[in-house]
Amino acid sequence: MVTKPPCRKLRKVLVANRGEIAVRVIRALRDRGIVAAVVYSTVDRSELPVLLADEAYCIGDAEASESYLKAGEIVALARSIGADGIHPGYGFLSENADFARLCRDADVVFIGPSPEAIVTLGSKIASRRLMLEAGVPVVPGGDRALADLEEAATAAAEIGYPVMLKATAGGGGKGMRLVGEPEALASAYRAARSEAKASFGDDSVYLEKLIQRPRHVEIQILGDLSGKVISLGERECSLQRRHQKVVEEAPSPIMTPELRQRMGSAAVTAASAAGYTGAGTVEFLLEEDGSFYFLEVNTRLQVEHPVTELVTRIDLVEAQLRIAEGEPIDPSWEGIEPHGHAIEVRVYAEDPYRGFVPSPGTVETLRLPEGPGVRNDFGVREGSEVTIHYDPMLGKLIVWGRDREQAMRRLGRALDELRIEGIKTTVPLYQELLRDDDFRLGKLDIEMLDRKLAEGVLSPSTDGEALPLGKIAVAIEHFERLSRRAAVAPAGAAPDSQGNRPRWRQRARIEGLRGST
Ligand code: MV4
Repeated sequence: MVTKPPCRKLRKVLVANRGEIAVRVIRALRDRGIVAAVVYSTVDRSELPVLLADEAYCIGDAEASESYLKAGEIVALARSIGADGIHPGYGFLSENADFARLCRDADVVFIGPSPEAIVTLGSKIASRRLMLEAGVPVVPGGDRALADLEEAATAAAEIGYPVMLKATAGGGGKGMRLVGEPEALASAYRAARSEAKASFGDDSVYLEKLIQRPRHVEIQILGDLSGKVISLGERECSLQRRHQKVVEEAPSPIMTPELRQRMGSAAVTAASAAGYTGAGTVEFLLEEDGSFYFLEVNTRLQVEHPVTELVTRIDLVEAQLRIAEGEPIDPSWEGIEPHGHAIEVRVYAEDPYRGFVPSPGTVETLRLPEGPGVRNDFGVREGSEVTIHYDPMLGKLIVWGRDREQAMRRLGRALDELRIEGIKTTVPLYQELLRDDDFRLGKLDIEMLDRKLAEGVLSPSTDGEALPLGKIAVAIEHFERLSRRAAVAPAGAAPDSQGNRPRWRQRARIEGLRGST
């Protein structure tokens, strides 16, 4: 049962985050006439959130533990400035139950779920038990932590190899080990426990049946304070690099109305079972035959929320604020179907030609794409300093089209318009992805990107081949200049049925350049 806390109008909210999500929340607050206050660390003093907020307060030094993770100081600041609520964004304290509890004890609205829901859904074992009881499909496996290697061997034999060892307190792939056969169990068990201990301070692990090459499809849910929970549809998040999502889209290319209804219903059941309120995401593994299995619930607004916003035309941050003020969910949102197609790419300050090594530095040039169906959610501006203190994501480029084809065309145009100089970014990866047949056909799975990167299909691997990377980069710039100038089809090239002329881009594919070096 959802306990209905006293509700009140939010007149001032403190944003306890930085970068693009701080900008996103500040904009939603100001759009709603709520005073937007933001915290910042000493190195973020001149960054975009500080420039856009109504009020800004230095909370400490660069190191996150000295600033954005200082829960007590942030709540105290909220009280001292008369903030009615705190929006945690994502990352940092957004899924920290103690922080949510501190807010509640200080009579400051935590714009997110209850501490109790965060605790329950933060434990993979407690979540699995809750879902089993609620009848939500979970991956076959254990529902308790393994006491020792002997118990692990017994459980694995019962489940049947291949199996997946997972950290009880885990997420994001840390403390996770695939075990293909009994001989590999002992070393995997030790490694998983050691990594779980290092990552979460809790070395307990459990076992599941391995789901082979699934898709990662997640459902956006909203729960209001009356206990009403609805689904806002799915996001396809299978394109991940080392468990980091890089491209997300809505709807999923393989979704059918019937499967959407089934997964949405399972997600609503899962969230309701946890007494979930606010915006949340229920993650599933989806197999080709339409079987799906509960993975976990993310008790925060996700990085990729814009693709859902574009196909539902619902402002999810505003929805969070309305729910926090005690408003019931808008009845018109129930059973909403996606309109058109949205794709998001995350722009990281990493060099895809050097194994995605971080590329800190100054953003010398930032020219963001515009025009029909293009949205930029960036947390940096020209002159911004990208440091190694925080996640290297600069922002997201999101496009909307009437269908996936138009969305992909728009994404290609927007990526070509985007100009970031002074640091390396992952933009070339996405330009190459748009040429990949599997991507264009929507044939995705969770290992696809890692597989293609390892094969060198999408960008030169730095393993072994001492590629003249500077030469590749110079040549790509050269081809980009040529293609911009020559982006006119030669005479006689008839447009296709949709009026599109062949793309006479002369940019070589990265591997083609490799052949010429
Ligand atoms: C799995 C799985 C396959 N079988 N569990 C990834 C981190 C966390 N969200 C759980 N994850 C997975 N759990 C079973 N039983 C596949 C994933 C998974 C994944 C695994 C390897 C590489 C990339 C992945 C991306 C998404 C999900």
